[in-house]
Amino acid sequence: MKAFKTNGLCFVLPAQHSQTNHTKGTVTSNPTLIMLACNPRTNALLACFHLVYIRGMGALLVGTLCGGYLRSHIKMVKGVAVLNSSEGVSGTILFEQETEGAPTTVTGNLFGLKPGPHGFHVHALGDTTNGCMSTGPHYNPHGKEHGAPDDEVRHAGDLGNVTVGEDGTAKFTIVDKQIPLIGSQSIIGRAVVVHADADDLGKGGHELSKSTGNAGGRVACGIIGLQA
Ligand SMILES: [Cu+2]
Ligand SMILES: [Zn+2]
Repeated sequence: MKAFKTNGLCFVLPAQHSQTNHTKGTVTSNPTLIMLACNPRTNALLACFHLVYIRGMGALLVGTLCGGYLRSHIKMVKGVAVLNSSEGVSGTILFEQETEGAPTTVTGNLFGLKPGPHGFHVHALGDTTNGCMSTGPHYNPHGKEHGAPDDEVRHAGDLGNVTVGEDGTAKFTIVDKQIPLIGSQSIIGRAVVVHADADDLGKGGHELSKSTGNAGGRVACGIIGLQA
């Protein structure tokens, strides 16, 4: 089974047989081209069509329900953010989501930071016209307070802290369920931000704890874009 994505359309080509059970005897077992209409930005499925071959009638385009079966054959969606800053911080953050509803795996490399924990978030906007300041607040589609990644109450963008070693670098993997790449709450086009200080995860008692985790300045950021 191979899946191809183009702007707004996905094509799934089953290797051999038609995978669906249409009315008995009318559908051949010829390879069936399945076209899926997708949201070009997020690759979320919108509708599915099968090209079926019916004896004596040729090919017909038939609309079907988009089930989990088809969804599961859409290729993984990947995102990437390249971080740079005037303060000598750099890094690359990769994002991967297998299918809609699956957790997203975040893999990061950061350089040029002071050792210790640094707040790490997805912010709402992919706007760096005024540096990291214009990336807006933490991504918060559910209108909640700031928290830790495993708290019930948290911003979707709250990814906690990354730990920087004595050499000023950090290498980390985060798996999180609230930062999808697929679907209406996709983080593609938003930004990832690294802070100067530790995120207190909402528990520091500071006036900023419940909004930003009091994590200090925004030392580096990058816009999350689609990756092949
Ligand atoms: Cu932040
Ligand atoms: Zn937050």
